[in-house]
Amino acid sequence: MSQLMQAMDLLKAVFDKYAGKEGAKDTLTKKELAELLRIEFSGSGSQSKAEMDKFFGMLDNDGDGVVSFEEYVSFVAALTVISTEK
Ligand SMILES: [Ca+2]
Repeated sequence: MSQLMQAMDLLKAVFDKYAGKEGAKDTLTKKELAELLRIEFSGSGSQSKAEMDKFFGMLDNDGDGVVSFEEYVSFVAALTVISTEK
């Protein structure tokens, strides 16, 4: 398996772990996203509700109130670009 495929598998595994907690299993609710951020990005500290709402709105591109895998992947890609920029 290529490194890229391994990375995608890992991204999907993290997504599935949180997306399966409540509601539809293939989308993240605001609560699930908050938990993912808190646990997987523990360095970023705790977000206020207003910050979380703003962040969720950024991820939810189509505005349907949940974050799909596609929306999550484009977020992770954007985050990777930002964090590797010199
Ligand atoms: Ca959405």
